[in-house]
Amino acid sequence: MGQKEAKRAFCEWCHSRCRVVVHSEDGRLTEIEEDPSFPLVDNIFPPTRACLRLRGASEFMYHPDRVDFPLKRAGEKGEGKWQRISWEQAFDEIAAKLGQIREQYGAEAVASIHGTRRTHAEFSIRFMHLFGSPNYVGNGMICSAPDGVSGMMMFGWRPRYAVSMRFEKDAATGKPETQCIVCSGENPAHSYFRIWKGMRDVKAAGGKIITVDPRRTEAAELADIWLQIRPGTDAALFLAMINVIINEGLYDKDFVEKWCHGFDQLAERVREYTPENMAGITWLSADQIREAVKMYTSNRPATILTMGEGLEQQQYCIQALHARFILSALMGLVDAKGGDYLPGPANFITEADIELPDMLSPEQKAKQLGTHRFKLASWPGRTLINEGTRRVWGKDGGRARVMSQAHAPTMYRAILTGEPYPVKAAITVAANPMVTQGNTKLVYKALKSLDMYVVCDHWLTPTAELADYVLPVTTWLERPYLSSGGAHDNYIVAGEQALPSTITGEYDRRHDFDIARELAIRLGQGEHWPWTTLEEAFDYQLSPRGMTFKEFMDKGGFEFPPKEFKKHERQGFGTPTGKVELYSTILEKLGYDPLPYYKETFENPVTAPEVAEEYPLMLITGGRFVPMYHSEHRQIDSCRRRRPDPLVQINPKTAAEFDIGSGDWVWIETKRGRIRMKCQLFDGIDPRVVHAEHGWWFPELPGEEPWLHGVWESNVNVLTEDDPEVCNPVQGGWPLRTALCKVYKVKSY
Ligand SMILES: Nc1nc2c(c(=O)[nH]1)N[C@H]1C(S)=C(S)[C@@H](COP(=O)(O)OP(=O)(O)OC[C@H]3O[C@@H](n4cnc5c(=O)[nH]c(N)nc54)[C@H](O)[C@@H]3O)O[C@H]1N2
Ligand SMILES: Nc1nc2c(c(=O)[nH]1)N[C@H]1C(S)=C(S)[C@@H](COP(=O)(O)OP(=O)(O)OC[C@H]3O[C@@H](n4cnc5c(=O)[nH]c(N)nc54)[C@H](O)[C@@H]3O)O[C@H]1N2
Ligand code: SF4
Ligand SMILES: [Mo]
Repeated sequence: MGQKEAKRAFCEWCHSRCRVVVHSEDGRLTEIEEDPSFPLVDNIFPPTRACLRLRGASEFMYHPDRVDFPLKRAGEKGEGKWQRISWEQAFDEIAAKLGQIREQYGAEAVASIHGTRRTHAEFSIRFMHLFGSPNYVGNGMICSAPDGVSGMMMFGWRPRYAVSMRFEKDAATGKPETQCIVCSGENPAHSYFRIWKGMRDVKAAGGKIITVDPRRTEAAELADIWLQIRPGTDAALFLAMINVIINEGLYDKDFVEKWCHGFDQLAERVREYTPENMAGITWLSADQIREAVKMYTSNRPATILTMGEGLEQQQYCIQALHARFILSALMGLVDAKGGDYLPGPANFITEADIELPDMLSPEQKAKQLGTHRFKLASWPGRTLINEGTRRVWGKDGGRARVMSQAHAPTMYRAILTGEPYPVKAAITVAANPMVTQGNTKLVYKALKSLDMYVVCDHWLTPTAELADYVLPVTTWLERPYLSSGGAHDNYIVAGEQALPSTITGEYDRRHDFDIARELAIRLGQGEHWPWTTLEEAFDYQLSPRGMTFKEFMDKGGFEFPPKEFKKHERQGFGTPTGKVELYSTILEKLGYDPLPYYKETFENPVTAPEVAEEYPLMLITGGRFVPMYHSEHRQIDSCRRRRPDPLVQINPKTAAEFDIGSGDWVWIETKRGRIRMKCQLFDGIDPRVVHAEHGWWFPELPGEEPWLHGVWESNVNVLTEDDPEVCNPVQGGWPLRTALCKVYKVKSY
């Protein structure tokens, strides 16, 4: 009889954040089921047991394509020739090269590249801060940072109500806390299953849903009002809503008077933003805008979902989100039940603390690429925001991923040009920039020209194929877990390591933590890495609570403190003025417009009529779809069978105009390149707009150049623009949801 085990592990294959029970026999995965001991087990739709990614877990664990041992490039870069080496050799060689580059060019010549939340990247950032480099980049800047820093600068903490772990019901009544949800630029039916369940619960309890989306998504179908907005114009819509709320006196006068800074300036600003003036811009009618205001203001409390990528990935994301947060403030729904809840930090050593932001010297911070131009989500903005959060909450309100990343487009250009200084090496941790970063052609040239490129991943992705070293990492199944919502929240959740990371002769995978630590020790950071294992690091994180990781797990492995609202009445807000800053003194200090505004995006028929002559359609990208997660799961057969091909959604009228039929392969072309996808006729998209999925590569195609697993075939970021000139002027986010394109049938395929 084999040795059977059951462990409570925390799944990181999407942001829905489930804890599950993982069964194994002799260290081999046998089954995964829901964890009934986890308090939010029923709070998800569909239930965990129906999760397609989980069902493919055995395929994932034992897939023949998994990178199981460290690899070193054996041929030219991109030639697809690899040599297996030992972990010791990998660590020794990589550390030696990093040390040499620091010696020759300075620490800032070493970069790290991160993806969305998947692993304990806080330890990789700790390594970077201690190494002395401010140049860690990643998709945080177009995912989380726009939302996070906008909330922080206005409220002095990031609102956490409408996020995946927080969609709770009222503890006393068992009913949804909120009466109305505005779902803007988000489709939780595919992206956040807990929010999706929450929306359905609100609707079932008689609440209202307003969905703002250029496409008729599941969230739009659920809605009482669907606003089919013109892409990139949400700031105009929100400003018009603010205009109505102020003009009709619908706001919470008491809260605004006592707790909001800059109401008069705001009222002045929105004067021109009438529904009538904004109607044409947004493709909505003035009546629709007024109706939405009526529904939003008369169903209290109401909440507007956060983290909608339709908002975060617009060129003027900060301006749109600033206006969005103003709506909550005007309604007095900040730190209020059913509105924007401000939890404050958890009582432990958070992810932000682990990163040791203060160990990076001011001189090195000032060298961060992009920091002089895009100040809000890098050190100048973070420093101002931290003053308030530290004063009121005693801690930083977020970590590097949200608060202080270097600007990726600027960094890729620095690699290529040596300006403003050389960047010579990079380590990628849980990211696939060849597929997910904007402007793939530039990313490709940059990554290829590095002196040393290290990729930590499970697979030989198109990105990994360009590396000098590929380091095989564990998944959530093979490592323990501890988190507090990325340092923004006060709950703590944990999970056990369910499966061994090494089976002799079969595989030898390491945690991202181990990789950071081994390099750190070789580079003289030993005193800051006293823990030999991730569990020991977790013991340290839990030490303020006087318990070890094991003791925390024994007690259930979670803590959700009861919610306390209206804390500002006791402590004020963690902003420079101690109030909600409708008029942001932080933006003002940084030299930007302190109030939100609407501006046309860089590439649309209004701003670029000459481009529109050849490329008449507006392209939006990246709408989420189950079961894929970004560029992941393409090699997992059970997932791929569900979604074998990349899809582009085109309105039947438009398709007819260009002689395209359902299921045809079509070229999608922008000024920057062309890719092909399969046409899905969809009458729920405006005829002037086309939607193309993101994340596509083909693991089954050859890895060596020129194929790179088909990265040039259907990867939508071949089409997107990342020029710093068109990035958000305040924060630097690159516009993934705005471009002009044309579509035409692929003649032979
Ligand atoms: N055009 C367009 N582009 C987009 C988007 C869009 O909507 N449109 N969305 C953007 C958004 S919001 C995001 S967040 C990004 C996501 O961008 P990325 O985070 O780069 O997403 P993935 O492509 O899935 O890359 C993650 C890689 O990490 C590996 N990985 C998974 N788990 C681990 C782990 O624990 N450790 C390590 N070391 N590796 C691991 C996976 O195998 C995969 O290769 O994409 C962005 N790109
Ligand atoms: N299945 C799956 N789930 C995921 C992910 C995944 O890759 N796959 N990724 C995870 C990550 S990292 C993220 S950030 C989230 C993102 O999750 P969501 O925020 O739900 O992201 P999307 O589905 O990309 O975009 C939401 C909607 O924005 C709309 N949209 C496009 N342009 C505009 C616009 O200008 N205005 C408005 N109002 N709407 C617009 C699109 O039509 C789309 O329906 O999903 C997470 N969950
Ligand atoms: S992949 Fe499935 S099990 Fe894992 S967190 Fe997402 S929904 Fe939950
Ligand atoms: Mo994201």
